[in-house]
Amino acid sequence: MTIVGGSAHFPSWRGVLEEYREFLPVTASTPVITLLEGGTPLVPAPRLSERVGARVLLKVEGANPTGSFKDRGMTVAISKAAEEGARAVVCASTGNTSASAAAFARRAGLTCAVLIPEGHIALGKLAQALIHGARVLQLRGNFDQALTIVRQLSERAPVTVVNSVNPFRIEGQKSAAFETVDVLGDAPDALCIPVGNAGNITAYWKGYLEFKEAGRSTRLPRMLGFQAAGAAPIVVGHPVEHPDTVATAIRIGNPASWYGATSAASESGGGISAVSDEEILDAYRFLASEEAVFCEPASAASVAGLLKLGLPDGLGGSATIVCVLTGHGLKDPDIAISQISVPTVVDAELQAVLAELAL
Ligand code: AN7
Repeated sequence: MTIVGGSAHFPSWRGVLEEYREFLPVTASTPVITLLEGGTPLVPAPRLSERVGARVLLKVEGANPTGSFKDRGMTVAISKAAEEGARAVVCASTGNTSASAAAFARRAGLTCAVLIPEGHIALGKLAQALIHGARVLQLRGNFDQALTIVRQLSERAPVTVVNSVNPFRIEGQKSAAFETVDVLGDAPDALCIPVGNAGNITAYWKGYLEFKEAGRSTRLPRMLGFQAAGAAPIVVGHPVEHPDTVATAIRIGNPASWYGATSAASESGGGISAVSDEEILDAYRFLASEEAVFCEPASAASVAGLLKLGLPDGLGGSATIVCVLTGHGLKDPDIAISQISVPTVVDAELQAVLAELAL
C-alpha cells in the first residue's frame, strides 16, 4: 500500500517506519501500522533562548497523533506484534503509553489491555484509552506495581507487552533524535529531556549514536535528563517506593531503563538531575504564556531543568539546545485549570462585557 501523508514540518511525511526504515528492525513483509506519527515541529523558543543565553528549540511531541512521543515507539511495536501474529497487546501506563497503545492496537485490529494507577492518570489520557476501546483496569497501586504485573501476565497469557521493555519501542523512539539532526543539519550541543521509565532518553541516545555512526551527523549532544524531585530514583541512587509528583506521567519509582539513562548521561558528558514540582509548574506556565506552547507538566521538566542548571559548562552563546516537550498540554486539563484563575462570570450584555474587559 502506498502511504500518502504529510505534516506541516516535512512535506509528504510517511510516518516513522517509512521515513527511517533503514535504521529500524523491519522487513518488506512487516505490515506498516501507522497514524503518520513523527515529523513533529522543532519550534524556536526566543524568550527561553534569551533567559538561557543560547539558542533553544522545543521538540513539540504533543503534535503526534495521540499527543505524545509514545506514538513513535508504538508504530514499530504494534507493526512487529502484527507481523508476529499477536492477537493482544498489554501495557502498564501512567497514561500516554495506554493512549498510544489503544490507538495503534485499534488500527491493527488487535485487542489492547492497559493497567493504570487508580487516581493518578490525567483525564485526557484515560479518555483516549477508553474511546479507542482498550480494556482499562485501574490498579490499586502505582505504575511500578502495574509494570511488574504486566510482565508476569505476559508469561501466563498470549499477549505482547508494549511498554518500553519491548525493544521495538526504543527503536521507534530513536526517530525523534534523527529528526533533530535532519532539521538542524547536525546534532544539537545538548538535549534536555524528562525521565520517567527512562525509555526515551535511552532511545534518543541510541539514535544520536547511530546517526553519527552512519555519517549523518558529526557530533553527539550532551544528554541532560530530568526527574521530578518526588520521583527521582536515578538521582537518589535507589528505587523510590512511593513516588509522588504533580507530573503524573513521570510518577515512576523504579525505571525499567535505569541503566540506559545513566549510560546516556555518563557517555555523553551530561547528567540526570531533579526538579521540584514548583519548578516544573513555573516552566509549564512560562512555556504557555511566553512561548505559546502548551505541554503537559511532565514535559515541562526538561525546560525546568535547563532553567535551573543554566547553560551547561563549556557551552557558549552559539550553542544549540533542544528541549523535548513529550506530551500535549490538553492531556491534563485539570492541572491547566488549577494553574490559572477561574474566569469571571458576567451578564449577557455588551456593557457588562465592555466594563469587565476594559480594552
Ligand atoms: C509526557 O505513559 O511511562 O522516561 O506509561 O508520558 O521514556 O518513561 C510515560 C512517560 C515523559 C517519560 N513525558 O518518558 C507511560 C509513561 C511524558 C510521558 C515521560 C512520559 P520515559
